Amino acid sequence: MHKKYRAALFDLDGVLVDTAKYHFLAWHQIAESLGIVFTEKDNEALKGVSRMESLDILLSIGGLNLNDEHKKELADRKNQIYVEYISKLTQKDILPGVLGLLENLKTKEIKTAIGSASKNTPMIIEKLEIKKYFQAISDGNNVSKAKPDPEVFIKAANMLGVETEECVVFEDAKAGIQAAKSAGMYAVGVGMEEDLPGANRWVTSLSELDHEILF
Ligand code: B16
Ligand code: MG
Repeated sequence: MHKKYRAALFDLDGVLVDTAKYHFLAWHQIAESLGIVFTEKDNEALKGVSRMESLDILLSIGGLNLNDEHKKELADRKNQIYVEYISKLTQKDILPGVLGLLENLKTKEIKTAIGSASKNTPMIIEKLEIKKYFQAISDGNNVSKAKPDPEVFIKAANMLGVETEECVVFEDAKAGIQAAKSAGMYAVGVGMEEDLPGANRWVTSLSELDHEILF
């Protein structure tokens, strides 16, 4: 029999909601203003990565080297565009299988937390009306080291009062899987096995997950 876990930690973008398309549209506008060609394929490298690191990746694609003041201005502008998009999110944008899993975890009294790189986490979960399902939120506002560093998930486990080995992490980004594994947690990759090396198991959507195996 599989080990049963006491806590579930959820990445936000790409696991609970598909905000990657809005990140892409916002970065695309910034890229255009700089004369950089930025494709959806390029955008894959930005998933799970912090805002400033994402900008650095974008600038390296364009071969640009800008000063910190200019970079801050671009990151702020990108965020304004992104916030405009996510202000329209509703419960309908929650990804398939998420609400069923959260309800099941609540019934089983499994602890739940968010572990996201996004500083916009509070706004997104409010728009999706899912705040009530989580006992802790560890996000870009309280974490200093970005994924693949395990800090975001270790903080989430501490907030929940559980050991790291008692946690399952749901992640859609390579850096997030690395973070979960470095934290000593069980990692479920939401996506394709070839894109998410090192996970313990993979599902293409949470609607495919057999909850009973883990909780
Ligand atoms: P923000 P996650 C991440 O969210 C996104 O995947 C990544 O593309 C984004 O750059 C990062 O949040 C920071 O987001 O600009 O809103 O602070 O996947 O860790 O939930
Ligand atoms: Mg993600």
